[in-house]
Amino acid sequence: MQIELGPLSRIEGHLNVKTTVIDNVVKDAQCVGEMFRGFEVILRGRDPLDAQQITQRICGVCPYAHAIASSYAQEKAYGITPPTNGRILHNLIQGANHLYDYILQFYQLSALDFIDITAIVNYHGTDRDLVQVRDWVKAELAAKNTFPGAPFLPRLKGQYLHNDEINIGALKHYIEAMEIQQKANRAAAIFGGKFPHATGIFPGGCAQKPTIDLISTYQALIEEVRDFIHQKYIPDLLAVAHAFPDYWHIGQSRGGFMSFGVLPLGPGADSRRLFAAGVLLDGKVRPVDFGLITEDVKYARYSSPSGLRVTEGQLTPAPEKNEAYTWVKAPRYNGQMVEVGPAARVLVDYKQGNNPQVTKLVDRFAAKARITAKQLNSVLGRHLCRAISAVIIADFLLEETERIEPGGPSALDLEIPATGEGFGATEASRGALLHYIRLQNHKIEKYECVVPTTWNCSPRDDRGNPGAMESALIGTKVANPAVQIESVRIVHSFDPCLACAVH
Ligand code: NFE
Repeated sequence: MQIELGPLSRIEGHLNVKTTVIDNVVKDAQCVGEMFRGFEVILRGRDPLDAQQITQRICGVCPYAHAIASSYAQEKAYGITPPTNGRILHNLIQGANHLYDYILQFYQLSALDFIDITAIVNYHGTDRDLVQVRDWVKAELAAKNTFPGAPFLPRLKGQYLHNDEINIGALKHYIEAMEIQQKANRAAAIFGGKFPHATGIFPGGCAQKPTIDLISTYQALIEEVRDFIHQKYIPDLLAVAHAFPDYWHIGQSRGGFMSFGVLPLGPGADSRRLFAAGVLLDGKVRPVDFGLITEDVKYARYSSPSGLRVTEGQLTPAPEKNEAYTWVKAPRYNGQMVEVGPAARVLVDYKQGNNPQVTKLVDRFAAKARITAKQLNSVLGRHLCRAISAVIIADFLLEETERIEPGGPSALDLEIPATGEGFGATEASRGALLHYIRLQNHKIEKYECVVPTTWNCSPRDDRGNPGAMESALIGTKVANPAVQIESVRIVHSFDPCLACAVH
């Protein structure tokens, strides 16, 4: 039986997932990106300083990661290193965006796969928000509406959490989470400018000069976000994990893991990072070599050659191409499929023992859940690794504010050379993000982006091997093939962003 799960709700952009189910097991899965965008074509011939602005338009969720990757690539191409304040402000902006994104991903995009929204009909308290949600859900249930755009309903048929107190508490936090996300965005906007597309981030630093007032406003906002992470987000996630332990074993991808590392601790994008970079293949972590990244297009709707390196990337759309089933390319590392994202970031760091806080939190949560680090490759593992990232990044941002030199320079004067090239790599919330720029006559000759969801929602490569999410779906046991709540939970655990994936 072939089933289309899409277009899937609670993700960014348009993802369709096609599964073939035989005897209640997913035998095959295809991830389908349903649109073409072409940012790499738009960038050709432009002023290089347009790049960190234009690439932010790839996405309204992770724009800062694109601005940062673009700035790092340009810094390489121009041969410059931002002053300490510039680097710290980049970190403060990008880190706040990560916090916003993890909270959004858990509450708005995933929690209602597990938390039972219908428990709200048993709510008899006086909280205004909850009363409103209760009355709305009651009316929807009574009308038997199937409201495609609604945030809460319809929900898929399946097992949900049974405890009314936890369900209703999590719904309250669902609502609070939106205010907290706003606070994280306000913190980033202090130095970056208005969310989602910041004007303040550029190669060589940041437009805003840090004053004591601005720094303390930033600190106060991040402290509130940090409190929410510890007091609401982590307990709600652990309640879900406790109720659904099977999901430590569901949704394993069948390749390696890659992280580019995030939040540099010293001058220049190449310095050590809060989370370390690396490729984890066959149990060993090795340094990342961008020269080994290629993109296959046998099953993607492009007629440009397959298997090109990032520096050679091409993009010729071929909507009618035979065999192709998606607009998403298939990136590979040395020919191998890797998963990127929170589990990759945490595993790559944990395996290297780079950050004692990562090691401590993984060990603590693993002991609590009676799992090993291996099970971070799972639905719950991805969710837990986001929460671990959030805890560590929130602490780091507050420490980082102490290192700012108030009133000191935060940017460099720029001179664009006639020629030059550079890679810029960082971790967007969804994983490893790479930008590449090459200049000719002071203009952009080539611009390439290899984006987290492109890795995770990749189609088959030229040898027929599936992408990370496809591989995580194949083999999954589903109770009800027509509904497949198990598959939907797997898809949501990757937090796909199709706008980014096709870019
Ligand atoms: Ni559009 Fe993005 C992806 C993230 S790319 S959300 O994939 O995180 O930087």
